[in-house]
Formats: sequence, structure tokens, C-alpha cells
Amino acid sequence: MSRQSSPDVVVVGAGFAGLYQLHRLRGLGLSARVFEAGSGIGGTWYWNRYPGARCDVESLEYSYSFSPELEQEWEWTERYPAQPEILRYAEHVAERFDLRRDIELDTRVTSAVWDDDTSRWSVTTSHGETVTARYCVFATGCLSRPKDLEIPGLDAFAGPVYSTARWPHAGVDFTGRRVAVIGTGSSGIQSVPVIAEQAAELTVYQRTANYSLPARNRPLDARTQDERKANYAAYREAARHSPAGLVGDLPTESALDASPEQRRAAFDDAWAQGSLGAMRRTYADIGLDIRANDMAADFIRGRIRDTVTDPATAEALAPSDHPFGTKRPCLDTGYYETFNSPHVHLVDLKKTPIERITERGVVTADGEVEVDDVVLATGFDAMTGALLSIDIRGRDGQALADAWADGPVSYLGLGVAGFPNLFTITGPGSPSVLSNMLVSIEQHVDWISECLARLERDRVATIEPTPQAQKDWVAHVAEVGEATLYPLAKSWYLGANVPGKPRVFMPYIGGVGAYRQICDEVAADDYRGFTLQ
Ligand code: FAD
Ligand code: N01
Repeated sequence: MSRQSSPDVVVVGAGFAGLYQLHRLRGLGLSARVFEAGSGIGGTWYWNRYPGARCDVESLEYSYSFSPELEQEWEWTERYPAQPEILRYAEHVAERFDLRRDIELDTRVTSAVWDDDTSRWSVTTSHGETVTARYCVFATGCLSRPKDLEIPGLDAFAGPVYSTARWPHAGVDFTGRRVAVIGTGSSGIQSVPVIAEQAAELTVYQRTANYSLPARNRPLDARTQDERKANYAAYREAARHSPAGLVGDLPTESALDASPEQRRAAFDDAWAQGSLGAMRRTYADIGLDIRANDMAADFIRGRIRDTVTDPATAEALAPSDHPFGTKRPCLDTGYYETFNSPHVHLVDLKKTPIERITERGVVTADGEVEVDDVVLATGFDAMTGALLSIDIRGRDGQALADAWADGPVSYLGLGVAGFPNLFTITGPGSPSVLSNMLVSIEQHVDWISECLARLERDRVATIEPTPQAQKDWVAHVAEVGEATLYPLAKSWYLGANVPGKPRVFMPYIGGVGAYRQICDEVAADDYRGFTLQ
């Protein structure tokens, strides 16, 4: 098939963001080429095929809202569907909206260079092709670049090393094998119970104990689905204007004003619901006041101690070094219970850090544990990793890597000063990873699309944030972040999981609804804070 060498738009990435962006560009009559490094579409749900992978936002909310027909025709089978089902959904969307013909798989974008003379981006791919485009939209994902592991000796390990974020498509049979899982974030916590079902011995290496709530996943019954479908428009609208892109009543009461019995009942109820949102919404100050947060954290630690029979293991699993919610908490199915099985062992890396990996296994101060397989559930170079692994150069050859040397700066998480006609979807400085991502993706894509429509209609050649607007926005993002408990944790939100990465609280915590309003006002005020030429 012959492809345009100078489409109107290049989109990088074919996850949920890239797919919807392509659909909207078609609607605007703009030509586009979408480059995707993977061999399939779906982004997160293409790559993360580890056992137990599933979403922790309910399917009826973690899905596109842009097409009422799509909403009505797609049937979800579970409250929190597993990776294969979410990938099937992405593939269905691609087929239904005939998106595949503009998507080039196995094609990594290696550089994007702005040319001031032609007002176009030159985008080069891993196949050596260079195309030019008026606009470049980076839909490269916040959690798409696995972080490099800093543990020495990994190359020496004689057996297979699996990464949860690059899981073999054929699956892995751990039957009868001795397995090490390193990492206890969401990926580790989801995969450990499933791997434990097969493995002969499973050793879990935990650096930071995380808060996890039972998912209480279940098949979706027809009544629940039908009820939602009958009222979908209202639910979606509520989600768009909510703090986190999720529907639910907002608390006004302080945990400090409740009696111990009331708090216990509220936390019990949230625990029984199987939803991160429910626990966060117990009281208004859970994320703001350390005393309120401690009450929720104590409750969760109590439930862990109730579940795990060995007291030392329970103590190690009970998070103690960061407030609840300041690292992303998890939803699990049987995670804590798994440690009651005699063949499952926990190694607390706070006490005995990993020294190295050898040909045979993992060495800590306690000696070597021999294993057949190593599973890395060690996370991502989040929010900036995928963008900075592309050589992006704006005006006067300025590299994005230099502009972001002290941490990412942007205006609204949508554009960067000095980088005209460049847009990031759920970029740093936007609510993105603090929200139901589908809601945030749709909001960004819609905003970008309306913006492009305006530029096309009025023959505007370039749009770019002013340095002042960017500076003010960055200061605002930092200010609202600092007013919360988030900075108290060494989290990937702050870049703390990657050695040497600047410590900047990257997402915007002002809330999805408030943020949408700001973006809408900026657009209504003829793109206040942007220079249009
Ligand atoms: P991605 O899905 O990450 O897609 C980006 C794509 O860009 C990738 O396919 C990548 O290969 C491609 N790409 C990157 N760089 C290049 C390049 N240089 N050239 C070409 N292609 C490139 N969010 C929620 O809201 N709820 C959840 O329950 C939830 N569960 C998650 C579970 C897991 C295991 C993970 C890892 C994340 C989860 N997330 C969840 C976050 C999830 O990333 C988003 O919900 C969403 O899927 C992101 O879509 P995206 O299109 O923005 O990015
Ligand atoms: O990654 P993580 P993840 N030595 O960074 C540890 C989404 N997601 O892939 O906490 C030893 O959370 C690290 O330790 P520490 C979700 O947004 C969602 O699990 O840095 N350990 C941590 O325990 C999530 O937040 C779902 O001290 C090392 C773990 O590895 C995000 O993706 C499912 C180490 C990494 O945890 C990332 O989750 C999966 C080292 N050198 C993912 N380096 C859902 O359920 C790192 N670790 C929706």
C-alpha cells in the first residue's frame, strides 16, 4: 500500500490514545499516519500479558464513550476484565472504525525534528523512512517504557528472565518450577497469586510493601450492564466532571470527625466494595491529612495481619513507609492469602537488599536462593520515558531531553514551549495517571482535535505554548501536588523509581473535572497561553 510521505499528522502509538486520535483526525478530514512499535495495536493491553493482568477500573467505566453505538454493542464479561478481553475490545474498535489501514506496526519512531522554514515535523522511523507532517501527536503512553533494571548480574542468569511488561505471547508454564518475582507494584501483586498456582516454589522480592485491596472481581450480570447502558450518557458525563474520571459520591466529612465505630464501618464498607475509589472516597481528607490517612492505612494493615498467618510475613507485607494512596495502590485477587501457602516465600529487601543475580539465582545478605525463572515486575520509566527515548527537537534544534533536564515542563500537559504543533496525550502536567485513563485520553484527544479544527479553519500555521503560560502551569501543578500527601512517597509519580531521574511530581492532581474546565476555558479564550501564528 502506498503511504503518504507528507501526511497532515503523525501519531506515535496505537494504544487507546492513538486509536481514538486517528478516528478524530479522520472526522476532521486530516490525513494521518500512525506508527506503533509493537506488532499489534492496544498499547498497554498488547504488551502486558502477564498472568493475572487486568484493569482495576471497572470495565463499564474503563471504555470509550465517544460512540454510543460502540457502548451499546460491546458486552463486557467481567467487572474488572482481564488483559485478553481488553485487547479484544481495542481490536474491535480498530476494526469497527476501520483504523488499521493508517497504522503501521513494528515501526518505532526514533526522531522528530521541527523545521522552522517549512513549519513541519520530520519524523524518522526505525525502518529509516522519514515523513514530514504539520502536526505530531505523541500517544506514546505513560506506562509503556519498562524501566532499566539496576540490579547487577541479570545477564548472567542462566534461565529465562520475563518482564511483566513484555510477556511472551505464548504464555509461560511455571509448573514445577522455582520462580523469583521481583517487584510488588500492581503488576507483581496481580501476577503473584496466579504464578503461585503453578510454581513449585515462589520467592517474592519486595522492596516496598504496597497497599492492596481485594478486587472482588465477578462476572458482569446482564442487569448491571443493561442498567448502565440505559443510562450511559449520564454516567459518562458525571465521570468527565469528577475528580478522577470515576463515578461516585464525593465525601465532605473528615475522618477526624467520625467516631471509631463510624470509621470502622466506613472502611469495612469500602473494603467490601472491592474498589480503590471506594476507599479513597470514605472521607474527604484521606489524601490530604496524614492523621486521616493513617486511619485508613491502619485499617488496611489490620486486614493484612488478619489474612496472613505468619506474623513476620504479615508485618513485612504491611506498608509502613508511605501514606495510603501516595504510591498507586492495587486491587488484587488473593494476594495476601497467597503467602499462607508453604511454597510461597517473601523476601523483605528493606532488610536484605538484592546484591546481585547469578547464573543460578538471586543473592541477598541472607545468601542465594536458586531459581529456574526470574520475573521482573519492576515497573516503568513513567510519563517521560517513552517521549524521551525519541530524539525530539523543536525550534533551533532544542532537544526535548534538554528542555526536560530538570523534569518535564509543559502547558496543560498538552504542549511544550519551543515545540510547535506538538501535542502529548495524557502528558506530564495533566491528570492522566491519577485518573481513569480512558476519560483523560478522550478529553485530550477531543481538545487536540478541536484545536486542530480551529487551526485548519483559520489557516493558522503554528501553535505553541508561551514560556510564561508554561511556567505558570508548571508552578500550579507543583503547588497543588505539594498540598497533598503524594510527595511523602518515593513513587514513580515523582520519578523516584528510576535512579537519576529528576524528582518532580509529574501528574496534575487538580482533578479531571476542574482540569477539563481549565482546558475548555483556554480554548474558548482563543487558546489563551498559546501563540498562534
Ligand atoms: P499505551 O497503551 O501505553 O500505548 C502507547 C503505545 O505507544 C504503545 O503501544 C507503544 O508501543 C507505542 N510507542 C511508544 N513509543 C513509541 C515510539 N517511539 N514509536 C512507536 N510507537 C511507540 N489505567 C486505568 O485507567 N485503569 C486501569 O485499570 C489500568 N490498568 C493498567 C494495567 C497495566 C498493566 C498497565 C501497565 C497500565 C494500566 N493503566 C490503567 C494505564 C494504561 O496505560 C492506560 O489506561 C492506557 O491503556 C494508556 O493508553 P495509551 O494509548 O495512552 O498508552
Ligand atoms: O510497577 P511499579 P508496576 N529492586 O513501579 C520494585 C499501572 N498498572 O508495573 O516500590 C527491587 O508500581 C518496586 O519497588 P519500589 C499502575 O498505574 C496497573 O507494578 O520502587 N525492587 C515496586 O515494588 C501501576 O502503578 C495495573 O521500592 C525493585 C515494583 O518493582 C503502574 O502501572 C496493573 C527494583 C514496581 O512497581 C506500574 O505498575 C499493572 C529494584 N531494583 C500496572 N526496581 C492494574 O491493576 C523496582 N522495584 C490496573
